Amino acid sequence: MNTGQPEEGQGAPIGRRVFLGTLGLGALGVVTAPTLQRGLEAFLGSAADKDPTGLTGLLPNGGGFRYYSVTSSVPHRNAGNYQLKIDGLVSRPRTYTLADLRALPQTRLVKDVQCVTGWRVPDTPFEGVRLSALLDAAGVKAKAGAVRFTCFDGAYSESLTLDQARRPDVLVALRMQDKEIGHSHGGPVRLYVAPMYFYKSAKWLSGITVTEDVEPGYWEDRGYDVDAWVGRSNGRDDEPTS
Ligand SMILES: Nc1nc2c(c(=O)[nH]1)N[C@H]1C(S)=C(S)[C@@H](COP(=O)(O)O)O[C@H]1N2
Ligand SMILES: [Mo]
Repeated sequence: MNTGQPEEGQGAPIGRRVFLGTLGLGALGVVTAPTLQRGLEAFLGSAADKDPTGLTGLLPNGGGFRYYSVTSSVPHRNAGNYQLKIDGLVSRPRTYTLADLRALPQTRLVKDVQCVTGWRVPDTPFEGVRLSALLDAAGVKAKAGAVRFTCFDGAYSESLTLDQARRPDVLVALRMQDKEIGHSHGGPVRLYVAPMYFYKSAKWLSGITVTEDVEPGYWEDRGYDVDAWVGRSNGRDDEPTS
């Protein structure tokens, strides 16, 4: 067990109550995650030694991913009704359709996905539009300092400083694992913040609002770090992050 890592019941800032998806779990789907998730992980942890590849397929989202949602259901959006609104401290607010986003230059990144609770998926391709390109197109006003992200699940939110948001490894992602992002992974569009823990990568992205100051997101209101650099935050490092 890693030390210094937030874990339920072991000094976590505040317990993460998330709903595990119904994908492949039938009636178990509405059980809150911490118990069931850890049960699954304990089971896989021992059995995975014997047959790692065979067992990964049993996980709700497959391929080593865990399904996370803070709401028990999320509406489905597709090319016909998906919208991403960019507003706040910008001179050209705009609403993008999926076709609009697909028509823009795409960037593909391949990095490890790391959840703050310990699971990790190596070498995962994400592809989409650089957030910096959307911010430039919107014309960020001089007094702006941060960006807030909202989601069509109606509950989740995230934030970045403007400097973080302009990094080339932060995408408004349309593809993951070289496929269109499916509903369970936050499709059709999710945020992808490569250098930070995966909770920064808001699923079901529907709003990008440029703000003056950082407004902490859903998990950050519950004790997790706003600056969630992998390996350098959430109690894993004595130095303040910058
Ligand atoms: N809208 C929304 N985005 C979210 C979350 C969530 O609950 N709701 N969970 C976050 C966390 S903690 C993780 S680890 C990843 C999980 O992504 P996945 O379900 O594709 O594995 O999504 C992040 N983005
Ligand atoms: Mo996570």
